[in-house]
Amino acid sequence: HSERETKIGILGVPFDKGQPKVGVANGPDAIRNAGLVDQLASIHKKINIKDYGNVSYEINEEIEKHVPNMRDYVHIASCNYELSKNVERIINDGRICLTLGGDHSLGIGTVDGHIKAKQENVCVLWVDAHADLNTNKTSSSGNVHGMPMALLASELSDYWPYLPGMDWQRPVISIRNVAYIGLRSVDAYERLIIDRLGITAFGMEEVENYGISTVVNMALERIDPEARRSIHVSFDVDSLDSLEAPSTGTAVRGGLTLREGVHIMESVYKTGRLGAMDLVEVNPSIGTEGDVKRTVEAAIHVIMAAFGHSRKGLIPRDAALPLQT
Ligand code: 6HN
Ligand code: MN
Ligand code: MN
Ligand code: MN
Repeated sequence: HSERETKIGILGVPFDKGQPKVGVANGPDAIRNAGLVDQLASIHKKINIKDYGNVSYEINEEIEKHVPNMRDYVHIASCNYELSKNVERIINDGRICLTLGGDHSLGIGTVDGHIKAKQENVCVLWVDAHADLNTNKTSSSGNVHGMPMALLASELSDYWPYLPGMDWQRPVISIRNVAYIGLRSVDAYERLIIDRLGITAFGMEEVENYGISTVVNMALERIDPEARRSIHVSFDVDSLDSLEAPSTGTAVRGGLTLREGVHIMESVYKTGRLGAMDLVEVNPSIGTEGDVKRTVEAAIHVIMAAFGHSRKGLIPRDAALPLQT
């Protein structure tokens, strides 16, 4: 439990077009306004934080707007293009990129940018109630926040039509380097793909059977056996139980406790290999004021754990015992 130099780059993505509910675009500012930067800075003195502000994008009018069963496709393609470049730049600045969402369709851009910055030497922990593994052919909603993992996985590239304006996005991550934690709402075709491709997937049953500590260790061992890849954690706040994080668009009961969410991130911090983290799907327009406060606080606890906050407490460097006289 010592202080470790940690450089963080915060990026907000006020993006809501991957799903139909109003409000999730205000997630980044809700998390910032709750004091994220001050709290991160309070972990210890060797934390260095730079807030890069929010990603903005212009619609690329050249892009064909209609891809079957992908709602607001042109926004998805345009925003993620900018997002990927931003994430790549922040990581190349020597910082761990912390992206605040926004809906989970932004995982397309953040994982893409991380992979480009680290020359593909990346593994992904997708912490979520959902698998986000639909293609436009299997999705029953047409909501792209249910599709990012299917766009990223190289094994699934043949299942997509040509996607105009997405040429920059190469499906570069092998599903062998991806693990899920927290699954409990998986669509039929998503389950088929998980089983056929043998994707490492720890649903709530596995969390119950093994405990969260073993689950994280098994997940990291499977997706990065040599322990040398940069870790990308895409943390959907709906992985947490809806009592812990009610203000989210697709809440599912029976999820992770906040303690389990914190434990996941403490374990990742201990590896020293966290390269990027997304915290997505906080929607301040859902629920009561108290619900929103609880959800935002839960998000901040999870983030703090990722950057070295210790529930045991940290001894300050060069501290003398104040009790001595
Ligand atoms: N998320 N599987 C559902 C769908 O519409 O494809 C839900 C997706 C939820 C996505 O929470 O990021
Ligand atoms: Mn998700
Ligand atoms: Mn989800
Ligand atoms: Mn569905």
